[in-house]
Amino acid sequence: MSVVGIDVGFQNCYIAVARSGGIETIANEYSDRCTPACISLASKNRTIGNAAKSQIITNFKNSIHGFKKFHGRAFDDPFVQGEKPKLPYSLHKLANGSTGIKVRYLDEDKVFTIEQVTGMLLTKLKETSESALKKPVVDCVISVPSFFTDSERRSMLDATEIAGLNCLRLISDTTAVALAYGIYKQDFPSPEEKPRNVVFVDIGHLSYQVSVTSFNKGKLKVLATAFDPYLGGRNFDEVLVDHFCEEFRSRYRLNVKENPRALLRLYQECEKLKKLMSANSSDLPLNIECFMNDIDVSGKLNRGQFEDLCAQNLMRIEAPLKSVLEQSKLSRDDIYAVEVVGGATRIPAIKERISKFFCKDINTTLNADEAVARGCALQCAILSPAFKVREFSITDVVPFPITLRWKECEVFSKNHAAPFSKVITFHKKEPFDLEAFYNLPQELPFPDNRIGRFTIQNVVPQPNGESSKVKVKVRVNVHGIFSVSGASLIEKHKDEAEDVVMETEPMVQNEYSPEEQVREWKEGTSAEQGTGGNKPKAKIKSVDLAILSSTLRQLDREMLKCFVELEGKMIVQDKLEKERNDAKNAVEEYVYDFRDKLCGAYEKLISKDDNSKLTRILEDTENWLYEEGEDQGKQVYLDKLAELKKFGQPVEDRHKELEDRPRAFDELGKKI
Ligand code: ATP
Ligand code: K
Ligand code: MG
Repeated sequence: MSVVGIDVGFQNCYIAVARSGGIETIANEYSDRCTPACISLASKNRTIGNAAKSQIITNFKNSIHGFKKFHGRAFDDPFVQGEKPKLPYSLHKLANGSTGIKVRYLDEDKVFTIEQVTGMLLTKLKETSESALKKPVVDCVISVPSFFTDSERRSMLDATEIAGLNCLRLISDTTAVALAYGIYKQDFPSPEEKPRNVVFVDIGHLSYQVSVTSFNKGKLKVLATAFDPYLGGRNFDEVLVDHFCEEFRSRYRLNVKENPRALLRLYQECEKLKKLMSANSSDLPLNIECFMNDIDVSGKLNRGQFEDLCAQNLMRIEAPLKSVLEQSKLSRDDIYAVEVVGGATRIPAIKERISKFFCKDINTTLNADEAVARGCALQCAILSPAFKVREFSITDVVPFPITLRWKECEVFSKNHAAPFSKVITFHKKEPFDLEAFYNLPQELPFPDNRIGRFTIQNVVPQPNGESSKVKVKVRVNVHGIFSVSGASLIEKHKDEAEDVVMETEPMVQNEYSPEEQVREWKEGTSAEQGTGGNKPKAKIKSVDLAILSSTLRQLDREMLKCFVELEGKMIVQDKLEKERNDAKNAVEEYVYDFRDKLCGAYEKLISKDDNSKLTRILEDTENWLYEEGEDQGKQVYLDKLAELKKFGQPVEDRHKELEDRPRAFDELGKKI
């Protein structure tokens, strides 16, 4: 099995893998360890990652980026509607109300679901991992923001399925970082001692996440998480863009915001400027040639001015920090260290704010870009039976309290340990519904607080007409997703029980793969019957009940199958297009290479006449490549190359013969 961890960022993705030497972040075909979350669609193929990023401006309507936050969201979602006017590509309302992305692909208008789009990105990341590991990659662990709700997480899992990946766990960004921080440390307090509390901060391109995590030897426990889902490097780029748009309006009378291409260029230049300002406090220039209407524009800014412009953003740094301390009831003195990761934490003013809040220096011991991916790979290694890693237990939290509607009972409180299962006992005579929802909508970074409706089917009364005892298992699973994961009807009625009894059953997540956890639940049930019933086991028969789940924005299974197939077809299409291009390039290369040689090494081998005849053939081929031969099938290029070689090969052979001759004499000489 493969051990792969993937950090799917809003802007940047990283992959870490486990090899015999340990965990390693790997590079893609551009020798870049960062793969941009970017997909560009065209009339013959799609490009993904670095190659797509370079097309953002030239093919702006069909280059998709900044899409991670559309997962699980309705088209009418306020966030989606807020983003829509800022995007160079079009969004589209799908039949089920979800957000789709409309592009031109294979010379047709196509709408892709967000799961398909992320599926494309994951296909690329899968291929990159496969070429590094030189074997097929299926199993992996993928990171998501800690504040992702059920429908966002489910949507992400569907995307992994489309890409042919088996995600063993969706892990929170900050939890992955905590694992990368803790697993190799030898000096943590022993289990019975007071734990060591560390704050982790991750500020990426879109989001800002904080967690406080306690460590003892061999384990970590997340105590609390907090976030600002819409504060990241992007907000700082926006401030710069707005500033220069205003400046260019007054200085050059340009309306940049009306020109998508110019606006995209300005974003790219402002991001560069922002990065430069992290290392430099003096005046820095911004120059863009031929920006709009053939006008070259220029401007300058220094860090002090930038910080003034960003005052509003910087003010938002404190709230999540305060929140994790309050939630975990810790004071600043209880915090052993503050570790920061994520590209935007390189902004000096952000670091200062965090440091000032905790009254201590912040640590940057982790690799700011790669820590999340490394943590994911470590989690994957822990879950993999094929890999030996240090024993390490990871307990995450339920970020938002979850309530079941039958008595408005909160089944998972905020910061409850996760993954976790609970058994709830009901007394019922007929099938019944349980509706799950997040009960604090005001703190949910998502406009819909529904999780889903779960119907417990086939419930019947006892033979004597009384209610049956029904045990329902609810859980927040390894992915942080709520589900009603099992239900059974106990055929022997126990009289004096109350209407509803909640029993809790903590799980030791670290030792089980997801499959094994299911087994654990079944074993748990029988054990519980033995002790709880206080009667001989044989008398109590438990019958499994079917559960009908309908969760918010769940992608239809048939549809998902269809998307898996479609992705497969697109992979084939890309491969064929690549082969076609390679065949065309081979013809072009042969022409150039041969022409060079005709004026060089081959010149003396052939007559003037032959030389000019060959030169003419090469010239004709070159012209053909620009005209009729511009866009032909692979076989046409293969044939063309074969035809050229018919003329070229004899010359090449003669050259080789002459080259080899003196060498042959040498060899002969040695033998004698
Ligand atoms: P998210 O975590 O929100 O999904 P992400 O993981 O893709 O996003 P990162 O790769 O952690 O984001 O960070 C990217 C952001 O960091 C960008 O806004 C980028 O401009 C910014 N950034 C990177 N280097 C620097 C730097 N030296 N100075 C300032 N900002 C930087
Ligand atoms: K990232
Ligand atoms: Mg990130």
